[in-house]
Amino acid sequence: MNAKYVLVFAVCSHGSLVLGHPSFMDLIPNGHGVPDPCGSTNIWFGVGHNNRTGGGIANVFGADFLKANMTWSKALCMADSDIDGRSNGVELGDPDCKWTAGATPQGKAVGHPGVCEPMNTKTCMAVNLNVQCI
Ligand SMILES: *[C@@H]1O[C@H](CO)[C@@H](O)[C@H](O)[C@H]1NC(C)=O
Ligand SMILES: *[C@@H]1O[C@H](CO)[C@@H](O)[C@H](O)[C@H]1NC(C)=O
Ligand SMILES: [Ca+2]
Repeated sequence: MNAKYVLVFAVCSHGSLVLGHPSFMDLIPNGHGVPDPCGSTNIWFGVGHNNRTGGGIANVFGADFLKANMTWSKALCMADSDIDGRSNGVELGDPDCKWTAGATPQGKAVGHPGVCEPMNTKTCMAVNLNVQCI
């Protein structure tokens, strides 16, 4: 078990974090416009969660977001939390990591930073163990 998963479980057991809350969505680019990686046309409101609506435990991006003190830092932007080959910034429409809270992002979100895509590959299935497609 690597450190990332230990942190997710630690966050879960404290149960006090609601990363799907609107104020958290304002702290990342396109926080209100992340597409559902499961294939529906819905928006994934809980970007830092395995649950689309924001309940349940933090996903790999949510864990990194907490480690970055809930700040869209250059490091968080350049990281690839879900190890699918696209940085968090690329997935959220801030490929050059220039976005600051309140600004208009460079582009639209093209992927989910906390859900490895495409979801049906072997590597991604391991990362996405707790992701709930509902
Ligand atoms: C996902 O979120 C919804 C809405 O908040 C909630 O009803 C549901 O129980 C959650 N599922 C889990 C597994 O947390
Ligand atoms: C987060 O905040 C803590 C406490 O202020 C600090 O020690 C830590 O270095 C910060 N981490 C990052 C990634 O900025
Ligand atoms: Ca990624």
